[in-house]
Amino acid sequence: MSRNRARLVLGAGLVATGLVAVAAAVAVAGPPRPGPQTSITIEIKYSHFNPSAITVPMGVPVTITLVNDDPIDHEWIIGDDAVQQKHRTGTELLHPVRPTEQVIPALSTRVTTITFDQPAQWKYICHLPGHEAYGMVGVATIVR
Ligand SMILES: [Cu+2]
Repeated sequence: MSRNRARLVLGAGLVATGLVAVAAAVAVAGPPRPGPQTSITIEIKYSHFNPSAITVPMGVPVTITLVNDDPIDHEWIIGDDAVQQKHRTGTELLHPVRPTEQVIPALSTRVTTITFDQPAQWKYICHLPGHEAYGMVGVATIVR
């Protein structure tokens, strides 16, 4: 092997090693996640929320647009475990006045604005019968 060819092979090896290192770093860190957002659209389709995880800031209004693409009604109720448990066992069908409790009729859109007052990890769930068990659950991380 000539000296130049040896250099070429060595160079290619270093490049390949570098690519592997970058790929490994990406695999460990995962894809970049968006920071806290103040305007989020959540699509409802086939009785699932998309996205099923959001990150929002505390202390400022957050506008959430709920787009129901299904031919049936859904709910979007966000809160801590106590709130979710109340709705799991409750009989209240309509949640007309609370920004954190939305009913989204079939094939319609609702927009709500919430100011979260504390860092927390809350869930958003549809509590219509069977929907939570089917997977209509999301996680909201509220950050400082
Ligand atoms: Cu539902």
